[in-house]
Amino acid sequence: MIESFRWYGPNDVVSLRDIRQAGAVNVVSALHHVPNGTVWEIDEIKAHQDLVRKAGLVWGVVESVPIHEDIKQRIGDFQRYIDNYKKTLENLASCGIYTVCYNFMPVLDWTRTHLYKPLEDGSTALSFEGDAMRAFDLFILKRPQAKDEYTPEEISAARTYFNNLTPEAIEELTKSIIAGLPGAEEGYTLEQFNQRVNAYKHLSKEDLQQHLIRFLQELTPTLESSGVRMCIHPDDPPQPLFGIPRVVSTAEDIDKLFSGAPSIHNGLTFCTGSFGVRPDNDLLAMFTKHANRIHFLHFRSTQRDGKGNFYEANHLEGDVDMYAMVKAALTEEAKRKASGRSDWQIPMRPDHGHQMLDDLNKITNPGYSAIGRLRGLAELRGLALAISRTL
Ligand code: CS2
Ligand code: MN
Repeated sequence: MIESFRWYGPNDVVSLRDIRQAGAVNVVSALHHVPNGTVWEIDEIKAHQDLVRKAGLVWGVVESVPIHEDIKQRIGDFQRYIDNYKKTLENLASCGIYTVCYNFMPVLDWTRTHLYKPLEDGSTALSFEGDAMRAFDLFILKRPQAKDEYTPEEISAARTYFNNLTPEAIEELTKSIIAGLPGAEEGYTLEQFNQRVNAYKHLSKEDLQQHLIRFLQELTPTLESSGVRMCIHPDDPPQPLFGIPRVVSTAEDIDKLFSGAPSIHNGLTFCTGSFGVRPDNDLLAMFTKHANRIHFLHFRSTQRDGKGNFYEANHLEGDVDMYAMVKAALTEEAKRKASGRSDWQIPMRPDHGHQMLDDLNKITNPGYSAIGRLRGLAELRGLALAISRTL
C-alpha cells in the first residue's frame, strides 16, 4: 500500500512537513480554489504539484474533482460540465496524475451532526445522531415532506431533542450539517439548502443511478485513452438524507454501477468507514468482489449503537474488522503484482482521525488533524507489516 495523507493545500494547518514526518510518501489533494465545474488548467496543476514535490512528496491522488449538480440531475449545462470534466482529467494525466477520487452524493458531501464528540480519553470524534438529523430536518430546515417520511416515534424523539437545544446549539447543529465539511466544495445557507434539496424532488433512485452510469459511460473513452483511474467514494453516511436518494451505499448499488459502466477505469475508493456504517454491508465480500477495480483505500472504522447512530472509532477498533481489510488489500496487491499490473500498489490513507494531544489546541479541519491521523497511519502501518510477513 502506498502510505498517503490528505492535504488541503497551502492553507492547511497540517503542513507538508508534518505529512512527511508522519511517514507518508504520497499526498492526496485537490485544487480547492477552482470553482466546481471549471477546467483545472495545466499551469495550476503544476504549481500545486511543485509545492508537494518541493516537500519531498508526490501528489499521487486527486480527492476530489467534484461533480457539478447539473451533471447529477442532468439539467442545464450538464453537457458542458462533462466536457470540462474530461478536459480536467486529460490535464491531470498530462501532469502524471492518474488516480481521481470523486463522489456522487446529491447536494451534500459527507455529513455529520457533531464534529467534536468528546470521548472517554479526552479526544474528540465526528459523529452522526439520527435524532439530531431529524430534528434539523423537521424543525430547523422545516422541509415540508419530512413529517411524512419519519415514523411517529422518530418525530416525537426529534421534537424532544429539538426542544432541549439552546439557540447556540441550534446554530452549531445547522453549521455542522450544511456549512460544508472539509473537502465538500459547497456550503449553504438554510434557504439555499432548501432550494437545492427541492431540486431533487422529482428524481428517483433509478434516475440518479442512471445519471451516474451515463456520466461514466461518457467519460470512459477519455479514461481509457488518458490512463486515468476514476474511483468513486461511497455515500457517507450510506443512506438517503432529506428524502434524496443515494446510489453508492450498498453491495447492490456497486454491483449495478459496475455492470452499467464496466471499464476497469471506472473504479472504487474503498472507504471502510463509509460502507461500514451499514450492518448489512459485508465489507470483505464487497471488497473481494470488486477488488481488481479498487484504486484507492480509505481505512477508518466506525462504532454503531444499533439505533442508527455512529461515531468514528479508533482505526483498529469499532465495527470494521481492520485486520481482515488490510489482509484483503495486501492479497489483492500480491495478485496484481503477479499478473504484471503496473498499478499493483494501492494508495491508502488513514481516513480521518480523532482530535487529540496538541490537535486539541489547534483549529484544524474536522476529522483531518495531524496527530489523530498520524496515530491511524502508524497503527495501520504496523498491522500491514505484521500481516505481510504471514502472506
Ligand atoms: C470524507 C470526504 O470520508 C471521506 O473520505 O472525508 O471528504 C470524501 O473523501 C469525499 O466525499 C470524496 O469525494
Ligand atoms: Mn472516506
